[in-house]
Amino acid sequence: MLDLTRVKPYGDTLNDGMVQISFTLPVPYGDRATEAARRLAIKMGLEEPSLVYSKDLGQGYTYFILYGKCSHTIDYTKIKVPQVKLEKMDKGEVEDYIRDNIKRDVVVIGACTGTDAHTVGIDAIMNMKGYGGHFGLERYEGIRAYNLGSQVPNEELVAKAIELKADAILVSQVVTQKNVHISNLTQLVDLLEAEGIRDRIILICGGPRISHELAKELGYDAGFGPGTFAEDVASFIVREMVNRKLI
Ligand code: B12
Repeated sequence: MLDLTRVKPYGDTLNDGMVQISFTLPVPYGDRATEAARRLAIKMGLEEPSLVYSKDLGQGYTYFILYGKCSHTIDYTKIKVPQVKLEKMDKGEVEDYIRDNIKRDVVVIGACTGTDAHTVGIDAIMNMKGYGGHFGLERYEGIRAYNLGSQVPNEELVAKAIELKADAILVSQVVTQKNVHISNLTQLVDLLEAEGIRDRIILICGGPRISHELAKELGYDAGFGPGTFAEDVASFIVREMVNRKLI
């Protein structure tokens, strides 16, 4: 029977806890490496781990896939995840909303900042063709969207936002190694505050490891993760503009 206070992974049958994990160890391929991987899996909480696959990666590295029973459970009933409060509209509704309530073009500027070269996420939101059958902001009547691309320094993004009188800034951060996204996102907020324009701008970040909770903690108005479409962001921007009287 399913007990939501003690949820376990489902493999072949309910509550069997079966999971598959993969990792690389910096040791040469062979029996000792396999035994090391098995013992590590046990330390990770896997019961009866079995090796599914291993591959010599060369230069003293070995890759493993193991299958085993997860010994841990999670209380699903206690989980609360802060989400962007969103009255979602589709593209046509956003366009009507701008026409009826804002009565001018909304200027949105976006970039993937710092050293981050991943353009696909910000393109998915901004570019004409969009993503997954959902058109991007460039396609919206009443929105002027400027996509600055990737590896954009925060200083350049702020300067462009001032030049274009941007209503909203969209920042994409995909690389999170060594928490580079935290320092990068924080620096942008600092720069906007130093310019005295933070309150006048709707500041949004997004990326595969960005949550709304993290975004709020860092001083952003909203954060969007995987599965976001342009209309989610557009709905948030235009309603926020009206609520905060930024029109
Ligand atoms: C394609 C890719 C690349 C391409 C990028 C090409 C390009 N023009 O973008 C190339 C080959 C250049 C690349 C390079 C690197 N990559 Co790379 N890459 C990927 C990969 C395979 C796919 C990313 C992608 O395009 N996803 C599809 C888009 C649509 O999804 P998304 O970004 O999540 O965007 C959605 C949401 O997150 C959200 N969103 C995203 N941004 C924004 C912004 C706003 C404002 C909003 C509202 C929403 C939003 O909306 C989008 C649509 O729903 C991922 C692995 C993976 N499968 O995810 C690794 C991955 C991101 N890369 C990784 C790494 C480490 C690198 C390199 C450092 C590798 C290296 N050692 O050189 C370099 C870094 C280069 C650099 N300076 O940034 C790691 C990052 C790990 C981490 N935690 O930081 C990943 C996760 C791979 C891995 N498992 O290790 N990469």
